[in-house]
Amino acid sequence: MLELWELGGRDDCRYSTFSWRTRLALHHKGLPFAAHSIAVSDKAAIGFSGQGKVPILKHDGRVITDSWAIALYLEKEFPERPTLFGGDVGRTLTQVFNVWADRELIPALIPFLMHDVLDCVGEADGAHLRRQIESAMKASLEELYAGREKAVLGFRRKLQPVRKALETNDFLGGAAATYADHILFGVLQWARVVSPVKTLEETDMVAAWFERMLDLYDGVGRKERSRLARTKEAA
Ligand SMILES: N[C@@H](CCC(=O)N[C@@H](CS)C(=O)NCC(=O)O)C(=O)O
Repeated sequence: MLELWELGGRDDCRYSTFSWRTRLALHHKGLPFAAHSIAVSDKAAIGFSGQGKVPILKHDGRVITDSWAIALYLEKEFPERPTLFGGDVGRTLTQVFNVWADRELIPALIPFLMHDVLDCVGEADGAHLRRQIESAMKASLEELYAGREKAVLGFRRKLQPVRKALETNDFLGGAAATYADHILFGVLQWARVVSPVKTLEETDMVAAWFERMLDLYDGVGRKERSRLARTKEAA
């Protein structure tokens, strides 16, 4: 029995970038799981994990936190299922990619995503996220948002090495997706779920890759409604 804890916003939208990594990893391994959504400000709901962040995975009474630790756990615990890394070399290189995504890609999107996310969560969650980001970035969300056009261009530039790999591969894992794809998917899915801003140009090969990723595992990514789709439905 596997259980996943992730963040849920208004309309129960699943907007946690790190949890999307874990979600896809579970689908990749073909493991059924129960998903629980929590409010980001409701730390009591995940008190059992001894820390305050998601994703959290529970498996046979064991609690694993941190998306990278969860990926390692799944690969070790379910070696007979499709691989997340393709072996030791792939695991180490995927770790480099994981750290790069955390330190380069996610901070590049924060200037506009954290502002847009306020419209996707309740008041208490919005206040929590505002406090957290403003103290980390030493700027107000509005000041950060004012730099969004530059931020989008900077984000697109950072993806140049990914484009190079996608020139000759359908996925970062080669012919099929692996955990590196799940990591990048999590970043772009976060943007898709919370923001109306076009993070990628339509002609970008990363956009074409993202469409392929949205279709994987019975379209689990696409089934999550985008911010644009939710806004249209509400109008
Ligand atoms: N290094 C952690 C980061 C997890 C993380 O920051 N999760 C965010 C959601 S995407 C979170 O739970 N934030 C809650 C908070 O900071 O209060 C991982 O890879 O799982």
